[in-house]
Amino acid sequence: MTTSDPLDPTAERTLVLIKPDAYARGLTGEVLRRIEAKGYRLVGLKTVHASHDLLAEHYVEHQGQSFFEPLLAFMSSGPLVAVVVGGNRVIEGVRSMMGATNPTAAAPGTIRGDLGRDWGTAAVENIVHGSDSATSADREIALWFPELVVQD
Ligand code: DAT
Ligand code: MG
Repeated sequence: MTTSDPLDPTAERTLVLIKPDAYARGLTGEVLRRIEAKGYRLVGLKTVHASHDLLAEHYVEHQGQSFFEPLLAFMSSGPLVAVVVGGNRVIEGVRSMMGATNPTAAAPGTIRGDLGRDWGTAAVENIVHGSDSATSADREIALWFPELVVQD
């Protein structure tokens, strides 16, 4: 197996969540299309109606923020699609494709800039999540895709 094999467990990976707003609007395919068109590989993919507990763990860094509970309510409001995406520098690459957190400010051409907007909700609804570092990616992939984690 070479490192160009997307299923090589040593290749760089990131966790993408196509959030309930995007799922409900039928934008899952458009987000996946962009990721594949960029050249990254879909390593794992599933539709999940995430629990409050899973989301509290996923967003643990935001515990105590005023938007924490609204964020969990939004993220558990319907199904989402969880994806492990692989490729060289994919963590940085997907963050760049996503655009800024606030979809009004996100640049046109980015996923959030093209597909998201402000709906006046307590939690920002912005189409997509992507891990922000290698440490976050490892932690988040273990949380959402324990079956993909190779024990050493
Ligand atoms: P990102 O998703 O760009 O990494 P983040 O980790 O700071 O942003 O926040 C996680 C999510 O929480 C974000 O995608 C949308 C929501 N959020 C962030 N800041 C917010 C705020 N001030 N008010 C409401 N929702 C917010
Ligand atoms: Mg973040």
